[in-house]
Amino acid sequence: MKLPFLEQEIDVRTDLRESNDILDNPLALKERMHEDGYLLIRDLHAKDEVLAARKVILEKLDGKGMLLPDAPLMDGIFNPDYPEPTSTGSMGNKQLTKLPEFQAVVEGKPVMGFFKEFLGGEARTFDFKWLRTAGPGSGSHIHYDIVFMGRGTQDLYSCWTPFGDVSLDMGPIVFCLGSNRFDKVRKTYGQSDVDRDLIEGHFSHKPLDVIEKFGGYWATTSFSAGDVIIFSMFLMHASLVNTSDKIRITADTRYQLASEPIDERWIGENPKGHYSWKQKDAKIEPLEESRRRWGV
Ligand SMILES: O=C(O)CCC(=O)C(=O)O
Ligand SMILES: [Fe+2]
Repeated sequence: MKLPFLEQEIDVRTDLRESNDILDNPLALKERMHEDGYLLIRDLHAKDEVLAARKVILEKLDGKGMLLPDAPLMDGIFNPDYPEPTSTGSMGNKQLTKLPEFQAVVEGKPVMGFFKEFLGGEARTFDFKWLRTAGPGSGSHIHYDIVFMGRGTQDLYSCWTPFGDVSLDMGPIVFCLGSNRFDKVRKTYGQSDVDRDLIEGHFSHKPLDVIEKFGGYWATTSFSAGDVIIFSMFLMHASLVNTSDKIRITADTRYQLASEPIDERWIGENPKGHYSWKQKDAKIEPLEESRRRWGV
């Protein structure tokens, strides 16, 4: 069906494959991750744990005036009079990410246990958590995650966790299936680092151009509280535009073997984060120039 990205509305499939049937088979999970670049797991978390986190997050947002007054808290309706723009980029806010109910999900047994089995050893997560409170109109541009967090092991995975149901009109994550095999893109854009190279970070604003030039297709699904989708550093993704009146609350968090090198920007009590990319006075290379330089 036609669904809106930030700058283009295009045909998107809504049938991402579930991997619940192979959950107890780490080898099959690894093979599927290698092939598809993602694993969609329904009900990895207990719904009530996710909803407990949703509630405390919403209470904080309500305290900031982000929620429509007098509407039911758990509906998470955005207050159109809220003065600041919300975006998928409003993240890492420790007031929210240190909430014990939130931590209990993203560092809890189900997900840490999953990664221990999947990776074949003790797993760890980045201390920095990307918690996004994305209001109406927001969406994320197309990118590989590796360019933001690739200084440690590349055997690193993102896990996107909705804190509440996310229907198609709330701007779920959307993947370019096949993009994990865009060899030239992996070897160029996929080797870059936003803090070192001062590039824009995303690869394109135009989802249709990406598949016309490189192949693949775009796909998403609707999510329920408890579901997660885990994906590789080299699977291109974005999020659709939130066309609802609700705030889309989701987290994306990172997991790897504890024994492997880790990207130091995202570790510690006060992670350094992007110390040069998009900092004051940073001169960012325009996307068209980077693409020309990469020959893609
Ligand atoms: O949730 C979004 O808008 C973007 C998500 C994303 O880029 C990620 O999970 O890595
Ligand atoms: Fe991402």
